Amino acid sequence: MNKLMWMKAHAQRGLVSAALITAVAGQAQAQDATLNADADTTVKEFSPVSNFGKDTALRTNGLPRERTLVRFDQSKLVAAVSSRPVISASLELTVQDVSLLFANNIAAHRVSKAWTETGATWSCANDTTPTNLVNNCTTANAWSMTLGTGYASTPSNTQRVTRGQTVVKFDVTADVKAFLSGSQVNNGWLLKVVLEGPPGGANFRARESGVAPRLVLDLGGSAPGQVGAPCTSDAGCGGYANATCFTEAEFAIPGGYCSAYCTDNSQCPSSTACVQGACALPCNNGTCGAGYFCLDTGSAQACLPTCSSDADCTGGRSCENNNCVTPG
Ligand SMILES: [Ca+2]
Ligand SMILES: [Ca+2]
Repeated sequence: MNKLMWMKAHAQRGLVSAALITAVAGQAQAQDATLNADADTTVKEFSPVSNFGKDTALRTNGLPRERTLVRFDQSKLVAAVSSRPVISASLELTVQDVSLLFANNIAAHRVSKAWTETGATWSCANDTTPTNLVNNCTTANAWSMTLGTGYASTPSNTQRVTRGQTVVKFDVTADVKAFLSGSQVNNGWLLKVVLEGPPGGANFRARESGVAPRLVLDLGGSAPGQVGAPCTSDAGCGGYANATCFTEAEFAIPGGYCSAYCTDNSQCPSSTACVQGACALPCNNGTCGAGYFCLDTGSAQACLPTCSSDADCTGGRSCENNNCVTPG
């Protein structure tokens, strides 16, 4: 059944295009979303009851121990992802300076306890009176940075940071997927020197400096309304020329597919391609993001949403080879 479903509909509409344009090689199909940190601070072993949430720098150090906390609001994360599959998530911090002899790695650990930007200290996840130089936290919001409580013991990712480096990027894809699925609570990350003990570390720009830590998301599929996004009517697609919804009922594409009729790539939004007369997500070396498969007609390729069972298909169709087909 390897056949672009919309060819049939083109024929029905008298719009069959002679153009057989191979999907544009190398075009990124994913569209990034970037979030700025909503909370960041440093906790310091030698200032165990002080908060540094408004500092312009975030610090890591091996002796005395200093650790960075950073978090992105869950509601903003959910909105940015907008139900699209997460291909990768990268926690990125701008490096401010690195100790002269620092030759160690920085680890990003998922934080397991809720904390506040202006209340987190070495001793408390949330000191309710952070200025009085004594601990003001209940057992519920205490943690022991000394004993290593309050964060996952196994780092999510570890990166080398060297002098002259401008940005460090931690792969936090698994954590972000867990935050979105609800299997883990989003309390952000703790950054620490992997082998604390020897002095030295790296410092980063805090959000108060104007250059916030960032969460860079590589998302599969398409932003709502854009080419490749699910839709149920033409009104559900827009922001580009001649937006049209290839509905599931008409085209048998699971969930529908925002597209537009075209004769060449110039008529399609960037990162999409004119494939056999319709704008589509091009396959990247034969592959697509999660939730999509690469339909290869032999002369053209396009990423189409997958079905995994007959239940994903409407109108009595069945799911075969990732696509909804009419039985018989
Ligand atoms: Ca801060
Ligand atoms: Ca206090």
